Amino acid sequence: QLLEISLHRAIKQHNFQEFEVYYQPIVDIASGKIIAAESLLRWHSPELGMVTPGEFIPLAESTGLIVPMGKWVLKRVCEQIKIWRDAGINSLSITVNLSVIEFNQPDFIQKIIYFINANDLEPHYLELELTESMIMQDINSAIATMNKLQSLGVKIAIDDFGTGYSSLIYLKNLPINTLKIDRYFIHNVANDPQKSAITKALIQMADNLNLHVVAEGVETEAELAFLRQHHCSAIQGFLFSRPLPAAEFENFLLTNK
Ligand code: G
Ligand code: G
Ligand code: MN
Ligand code: NA
Repeated sequence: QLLEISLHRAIKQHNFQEFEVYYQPIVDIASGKIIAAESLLRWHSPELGMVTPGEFIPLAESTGLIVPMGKWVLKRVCEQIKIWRDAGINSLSITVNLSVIEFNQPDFIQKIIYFINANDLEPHYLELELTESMIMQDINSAIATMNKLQSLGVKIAIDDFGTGYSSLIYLKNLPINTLKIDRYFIHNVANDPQKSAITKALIQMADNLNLHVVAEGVETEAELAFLRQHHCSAIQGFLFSRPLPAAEFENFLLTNK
């Protein structure tokens, strides 16, 4: 109840001032370079302290506040892409997590077009993260929206891959660019024969489908070594960096060139 009142106030009265978008680097294994970042929303509430998205996103979804919240995230991320591009920090795409409610809004595509145009962005610098379950909820309508996004040049990633239930037949026909292997499989992958087998198969499959593949939740050198050995293209995780506020991410970027 308190959470709901605070969330409502933070959005409607305080106009998102308590919110901040963090960025977690995504690193190409072969070159060691940062090629992208995932945007992750944070809420510093004056009365509740730091509230995690795991707590406030479900509430935002059940109250419909996810719609203005998602719009604000898209706006901030598109502005940030422009700022980094104008600062000469090029060729970095930023991923945005979406809730199925936002994705299903009738004006979702219009919002995307608006923020791309307002910031004069090359659309491929924006990548949207969808989960298998979001797509499977209404596969035909999801594919139609995904096709529109791809025709604009916006990229699409499947998040938490391996935990859903999409069949390979569907995957083959989906307009997607990237698979993000869920961190469950990556945790201790080098020493767990089942996880090793599944992760190898997922990397192989992504390769066969010509998809970019990102391993999430990489925390140890052993996990990285395994992923390098099996030709995973990119990693994300605490081993390299936690999600960082924009200014810290920018510093990290400049020292890791
Ligand atoms: O960053 P963290 O691990 O706390 O994120 C927890 C969950 O919240 C993740 O599943 C992530 O996808 C989700 N999340 C983080 N930021 C956003 C956002 O801007 N929009 C949506 N819809 N989900 C987000
Ligand atoms: O569901 P999604 O993949 O969007 O969630 C991303 C979440 O994973 C973020 O909340 C982020 O903080 C978290 N995360 C990122 N790297 C790591 C990691 O190396 N280990 C763990 N445990 N969580 C991570
Ligand atoms: Mn994600
Ligand atoms: Na994930």
